[in-house]
Amino acid sequence: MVILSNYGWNHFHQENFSAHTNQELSVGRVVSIKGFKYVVLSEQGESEAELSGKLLYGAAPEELPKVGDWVLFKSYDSIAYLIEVLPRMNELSRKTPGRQTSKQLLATNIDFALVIQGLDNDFNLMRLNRYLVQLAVCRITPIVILNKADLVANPEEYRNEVLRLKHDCPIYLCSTRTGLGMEELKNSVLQKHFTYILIGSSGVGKSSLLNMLLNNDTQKTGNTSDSTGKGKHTTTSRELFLLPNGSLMIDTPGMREFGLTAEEGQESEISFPALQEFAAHCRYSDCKHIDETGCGVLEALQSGQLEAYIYESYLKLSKEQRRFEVKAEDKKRLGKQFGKMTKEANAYRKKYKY
Ligand SMILES: Nc1nc2c(ncn2[C@@H]2O[C@H](COP(=O)(O)OP(=O)(O)O)[C@@H](O)[C@H]2O)c(=O)[nH]1
Ligand SMILES: [Mg+2]
Ligand SMILES: [Zn+2]
Repeated sequence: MVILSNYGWNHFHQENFSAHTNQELSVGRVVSIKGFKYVVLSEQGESEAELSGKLLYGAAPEELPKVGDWVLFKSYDSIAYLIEVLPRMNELSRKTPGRQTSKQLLATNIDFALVIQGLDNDFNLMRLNRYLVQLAVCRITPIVILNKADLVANPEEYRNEVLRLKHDCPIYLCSTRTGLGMEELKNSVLQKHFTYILIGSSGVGKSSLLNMLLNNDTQKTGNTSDSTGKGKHTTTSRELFLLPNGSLMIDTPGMREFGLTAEEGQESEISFPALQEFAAHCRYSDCKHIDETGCGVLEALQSGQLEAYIYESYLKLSKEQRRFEVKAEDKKRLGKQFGKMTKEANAYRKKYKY
């Protein structure tokens, strides 16, 4: 039997589950998605799963199951039909590439994100900031990993670069090639029963790191040997892995774009900690730090207390957030107008009985 807490089931999920009265349904975690084929891990072991009609026809894209989701399902003929997604602890999203308003969910129920950059040509402070800003929007705690430390003479310099951003997050120097930092990750950073996600551009070493953490023993974690037979074993490649130390790791394919979204009503200071102390002195509480009088951030920029590079990064990224926000508002307003029209049409139809 698979013990659900081994797969990250916690108080939050238990409470939401207890609110359900339908005892007929089983609960499991989505560990892999390939097109419309899902794999769910539950007390029945690993099962192939599909969407039930309810989700297939009734759910918006962001409501569909994602890797990391806890779902309610019912099994028929060794296929699990996913009926409901339990409320999420959080969602890692990005702006859907090529679209202006919609956000795409990458994974859910994440405790920490491992943001990886390679110390070869990949290192880019602006891109790292982009990840950290978006994680702040999603309220997911970041851990920065600077991999390929074997390729540079003085890796500590890069740690100092990251500190310039003033995000209060741990930074680890690693090399999957020499093994630098691996023991520390396994023994003290990654905690049992917590869910981590690997993010970073393609080629930074995400899969290499995962393999090191798995001790190259993917088989052991890929299958649950004592399934009751209700669930069917699959050989589908997984996206959520149970590591030998008991922590859970979601691997993602490299993301070429990582566009920012914005949450309604969230202050930008959450995402830009480097500005925080200066923004506290702004005359207006809703100051955007662009051309306002009495702006503490602009004053700090002028006096040299705030680095121009960091300020520029703020301008670029916050503009991107606002663009998303404004477009999303437009969309919502149009949606409301449309909703009103349908209501009127329905009322009319009722009145005249057609
Ligand atoms: N020099 C060096 N190369 C590495 C290190 N980690 C990964 N690589 C290499 O970087 C390339 C991309 O690694 P991979 O794990 O596939 O990256 P992913 O796309 O992020 O999953 C491979 O050729 C790895 O051998 C490292 O610590 N040092
Ligand atoms: Mg990879
Ligand atoms: Zn200001």
